[in-house]
Amino acid sequence: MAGEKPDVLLVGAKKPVFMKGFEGKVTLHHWLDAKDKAAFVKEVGNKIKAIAIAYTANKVDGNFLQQFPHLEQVSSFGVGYDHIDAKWAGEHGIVVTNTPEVLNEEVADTALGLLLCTVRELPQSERYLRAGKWKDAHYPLTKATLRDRTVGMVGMGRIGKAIARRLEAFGVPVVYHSRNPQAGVKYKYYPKLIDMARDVDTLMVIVPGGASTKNMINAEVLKALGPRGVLINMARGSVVDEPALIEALQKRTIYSAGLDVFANEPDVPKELIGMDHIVLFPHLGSSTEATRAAMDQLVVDNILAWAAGKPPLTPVAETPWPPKR
Ligand code: NAP
Ligand code: 8YV
Repeated sequence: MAGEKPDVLLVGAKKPVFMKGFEGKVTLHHWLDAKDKAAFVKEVGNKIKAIAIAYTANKVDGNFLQQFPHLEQVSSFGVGYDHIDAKWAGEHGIVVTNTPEVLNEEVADTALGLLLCTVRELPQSERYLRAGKWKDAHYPLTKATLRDRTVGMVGMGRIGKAIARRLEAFGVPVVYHSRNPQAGVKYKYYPKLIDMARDVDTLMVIVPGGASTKNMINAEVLKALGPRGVLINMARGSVVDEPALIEALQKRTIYSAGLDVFANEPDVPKELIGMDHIVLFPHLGSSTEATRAAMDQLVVDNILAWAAGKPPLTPVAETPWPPKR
């Protein structure tokens, strides 16, 4: 491989960091430019050795990957990779890489922003001012405050830890649930999510998407969270049973929610759009120019490492490096 100029398929936007990073180093083919996909695969499918994925919205399953029989690597944008069938890739000797770490602090900032917006109704009060209502009366005092809350973290990985650090600085007690206790983490650990939901009034969800977490925030968990309950979802829409959440919000069996992600984004259920007591962000956890550029660069660097015959920089758990025999 070293010395060759390998053929790489770009699925998604021609981002400037990609175009600059790949220039002169690989032969780039563009999936989105191909009007006749079957003809495109027939023409270049056999040549493609690596795929770069531009967004987590670009779904990549086994049916897609099997069109490229000499594929060795899929370099995906985003730390979450539930849009890729990594198990299928692993079974077929294909390494999948993602973009962890470089976005931790940005996403944690957004999580705290969403929590504050939700508890203190900051977007609502801004809308109130813009509507000229301040002249008539002060914005009502908020019933909720962060001052008397305990945050139950659902997920205590790279981003979860960065969020927990911020909460500590805010003087907010933190506990957590994940499948295994995290080494070196001092917060109280709950092996069962339902027990934690019963004990806290605020859930901060930051686990991966996919089958193992699908609908883990269900009606039972929301009921356990209770009428003071605030749910913040920074993870994936699939982690929350959306109809159950809508019902809990409509019936006020929980207090509020702050959502950065949705089950079928960018389509957001009209019931959620219609509720003024919750806060909705358009999946912007990592969305600053600097952090997105760092993520894009890691997509490029993973491909260039592979192209130079070096180990992948950030392989995912399903496709470890060196491969398990
Ligand atoms: P990470 O370091 O892999 O941490 C994942 C955490 O979730 C770990 O504590 C893990 O612990 C726990 N977990 C995994 N599966 C679980 C399960 N079935 N039940 C309970 N806990 C489980 O990942 P990260 O870098 O922090 O990223 C987390 C996720 O955040 C990403 O995968 C992505 O979906 C989401 N994200 C969203 C945005 C955004 O813009 N909103 C941005 C970045 C990331 P155990 O393995 O012990 O269970
Ligand atoms: C992505 C994310 O930027 O990294 C992830 O897993 O969710 C975000 O940082 C977002 O999915 C846009 O594709």
